[in-house]
Amino acid sequence: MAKIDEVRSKVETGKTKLVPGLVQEALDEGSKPADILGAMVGAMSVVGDKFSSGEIFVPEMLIAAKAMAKGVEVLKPYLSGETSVSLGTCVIGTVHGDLHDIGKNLVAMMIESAGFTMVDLGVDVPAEKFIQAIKENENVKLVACSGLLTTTMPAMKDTVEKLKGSGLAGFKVMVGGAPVTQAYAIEIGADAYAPDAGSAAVRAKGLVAAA
Ligand code: B1M
Repeated sequence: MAKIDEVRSKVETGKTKLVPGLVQEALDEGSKPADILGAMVGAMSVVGDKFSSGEIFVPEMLIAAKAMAKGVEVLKPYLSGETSVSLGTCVIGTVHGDLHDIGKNLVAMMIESAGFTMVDLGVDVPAEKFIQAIKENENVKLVACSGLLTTTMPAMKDTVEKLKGSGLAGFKVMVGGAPVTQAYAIEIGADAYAPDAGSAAVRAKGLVAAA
């Protein structure tokens, strides 16, 4: 079995200790970092499907997530570039009530490597905490809100409304996450939507350039 396939399989089964070494071996074998990441994302989709069908439960989902996070640590230097110019500060977080952070972490990594200074507020972030972060950090040009649950989409709407109504200026709001769409982003008044981490970085740069 090719190492990249082993990465996929071991993320799926949550083999946290094995995944980092396998990711390195897949790189050494010549697999592209983006393909290895794609394999891990694919594994998480399978995990999600198995959860939906009742084949596995929350603990299995959690250990698969931990395994993927360990793999991403190895990939990080290969995925993110170095840049010395700051395009401004990006405040990122997963919205209130939502604990999913793998996608948010990937988006943070890619936006940071596009040239932003990153302030990561973590998960389960209430609107007020985003607003506080804009006040406490210099030159905030972008607020990035992630959400993975349909049940936390109202929290995303609330966050965008409160950010826009805060009286603070000089920043744009980008939203994303599996249940979020371009149409929903427009509906809730966000400035931008991106479907994945790579396009989030491109969109972030475009937003700041256009401001
Ligand atoms: Co959860 N979970 N989970 N979960 N989980 C999903 C999301 C689910 C689809 C699984 C399923 O049922 N098939 C389902 C949501 C259903 C729905 O709302 N429609 C679900 C559920 C139901 C739940 C619980 C409610 C389960 C329960 O307790 N009964 C619970 C909720 C807890 C909470 O948040 N309050 C729960 C818990 C968990 C764990 C904690 C166990 C764990 C998360 C661990 C962690 O993140 N540290 C977990 C996991 C791992 C998943 C799945 C399996 C994988 C998520 C993931 O990391 N994907 C997920 C199933 C799935 O996604 N198919 C599932 C890989 C990641 C790279 O992709 O996060 O989509 P993603 O990020 C992408 C894009 O979405 C985008 O870019 C990223 C990279 O390209 N993106 C942005 C993300 N944020 C962005 C922001 C942007 C732009 C793009 O701009 C700002």
